[in-house]
Amino acid sequence: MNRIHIVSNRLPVSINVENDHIELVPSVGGLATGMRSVYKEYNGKWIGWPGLPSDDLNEELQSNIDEKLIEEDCVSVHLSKEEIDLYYDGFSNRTIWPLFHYFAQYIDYSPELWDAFVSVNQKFADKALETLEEGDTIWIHDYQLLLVPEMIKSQKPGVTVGFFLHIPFPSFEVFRILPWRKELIQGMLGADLIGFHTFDYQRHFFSCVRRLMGYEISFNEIHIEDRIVIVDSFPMGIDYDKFRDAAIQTFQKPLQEKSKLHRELEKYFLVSPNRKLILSIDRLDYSKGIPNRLQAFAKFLEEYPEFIGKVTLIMLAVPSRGTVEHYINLKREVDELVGNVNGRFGSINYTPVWYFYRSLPFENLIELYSSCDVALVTPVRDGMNLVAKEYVASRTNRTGVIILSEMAGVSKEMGEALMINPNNTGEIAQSIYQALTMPLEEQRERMIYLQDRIKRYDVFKWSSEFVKSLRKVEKLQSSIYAK
Ligand code: GDG
Repeated sequence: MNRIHIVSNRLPVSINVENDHIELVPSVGGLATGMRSVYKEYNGKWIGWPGLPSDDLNEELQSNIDEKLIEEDCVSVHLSKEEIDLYYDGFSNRTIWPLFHYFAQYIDYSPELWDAFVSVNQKFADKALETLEEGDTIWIHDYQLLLVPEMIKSQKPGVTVGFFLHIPFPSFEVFRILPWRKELIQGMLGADLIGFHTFDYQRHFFSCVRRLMGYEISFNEIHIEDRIVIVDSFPMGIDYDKFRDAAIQTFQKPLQEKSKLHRELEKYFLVSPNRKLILSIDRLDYSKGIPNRLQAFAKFLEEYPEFIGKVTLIMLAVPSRGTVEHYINLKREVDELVGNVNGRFGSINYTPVWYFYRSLPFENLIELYSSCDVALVTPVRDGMNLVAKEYVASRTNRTGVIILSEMAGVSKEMGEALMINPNNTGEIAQSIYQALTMPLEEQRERMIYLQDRIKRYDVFKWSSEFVKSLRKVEKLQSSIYAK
């Protein structure tokens, strides 16, 4: 069986160094979970940045870390602070991220960011090429590494290259804005298989390939001279059983083992069982529509004052990309809006928004998912949105309502949610009312379908479907090369 390697910006482990003692802490995120099963099963390596700038490490420590990583089949790409600043905070998060999320006014067009993006992508490709043997397969992840497929293919054509994009792919009219638009497409087309979360992103990509490169496309194949590139959609799933099992355990815990947060949540309902909780969880990112959500909640309290004192919005905003200007401004805006809503509708014994600006442990996350009556998921753009799926998996009693943005990839799989346009705060306010007054029977009917679907297409199914397609492509390519 051919080996499958993974390349992503970050390795699936974090590194703690204390007095020269090195500890590797495995990541628990969705991508790490799904991919770990792949590269372990297929005897491959995971290539990526371990999360520490190389300038902070002396040579000996660096090589000790690398050795430790190799024991976990991880290959480290060394990046300096300057490279991280220009390639990651820079071109990836100041140029591609806003472009692909339709925030054209935020795009940074500085050529030095582009130059760093090219050279760091080359570093990743070189590291991968050291590891790869002809006949191997490699699966590259996400927008930080858009150029790596071509960099590998041009050096080792016999390697099967897969690429998956975790964020939206924008329409041609938006994508064309970028000065380096052709270079990005060229980079991606080095892959033999390109995957997106949804068919819409796939369609946008085809349109860019046709209009920028003039290549012929038939069904889901792009014909480039003697090569064929297959493009398909693979909606990413979650580790459903992990969320469901954790939610079951949460309710079985005796009082003394419950977390402080869980006890507070139970106390909230003790005051009156008719009280309701609405949940909002995201990285603090402008694509997630957090200000709109707060404005809509305020509108709801204004239009339905009978709910004042009876409904609380729990808003968890996880710090993210805090060195980028637009994120700093967004933090200020959200802080102000939370203050406004609480000042306007709050009282001595009622705080309308409980706001946490931090990351919470998994245990707390599950407590929130399983205690809140409504999940408010209103991104203005989102590749998929795993929070919506995690909420569904954690609802063991099969109640709960999701208010969902039609701009999130996940909306394609969740027809039973209350669908909203995230820019229409009036519509969101109405949906909050509908969700809070929805009969339990209707909630269950909707939730049963959602759970069935999200459970069936979990993260393991997602990765195995991609691998299955990679294997098919591998055969196709070898028959082409054999001619
Ligand atoms: C990108 C795309 C696409 C959040 N807060 C805490 C916490 N989380 C976890 C959630 C969830 C994950 O973070 C967030 O995933 P999302 O999918 O919502 O969003 P992005 O980070 O923007 O991810 C996105 C995804 O890639 C996958 O392809 O869906 O569209 O933008 O898993 O549970 N986890 C813990 N504490 C927190 O406070 N432990």
